[in-house]
Amino acid sequence: AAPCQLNGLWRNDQDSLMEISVSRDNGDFQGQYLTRVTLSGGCAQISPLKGTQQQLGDGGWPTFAFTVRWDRFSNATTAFVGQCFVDADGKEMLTTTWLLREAAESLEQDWKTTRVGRNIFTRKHTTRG
Ligand code: B9F
Repeated sequence: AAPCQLNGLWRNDQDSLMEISVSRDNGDFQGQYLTRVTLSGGCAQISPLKGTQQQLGDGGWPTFAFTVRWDRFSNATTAFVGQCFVDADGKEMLTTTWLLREAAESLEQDWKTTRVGRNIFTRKHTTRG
């Protein structure tokens, strides 16, 4: 199987953009996340992303996890887990499941703080050809 690299620019099914740089030998990565959808009604803003991926030999399709802190919106955080795949045409895809945690005003409201969902990311090429 073709190797799957997390580095670079990705777009998901909700038109969010993220840029990932795998900077460390140990599989840790960082980047930036731009969500188009927000429930606050605010403008989309860039939020910091941090994660780690499994280390596999060449040809591996690593699992990974990353967090996005919605600093510009509020005290809320999303954690994504997923895996990198390459299809028969060589198209890369990240399949993820996320948990979005919003801050509760009180412990009594803790039960309703967490949303769950899925996102699929495909590579966004900045140039063609
Ligand atoms: O809308 C979220 C938010 C946080 C505090 C006020 C608004 C921030 C953006 C979350 C984006 C999610 C989706 N985008 C994407 O690419 S992360 C998972 C989805 N995938 C409303 C009140 C508290 C939390 C939500 Fe808020």
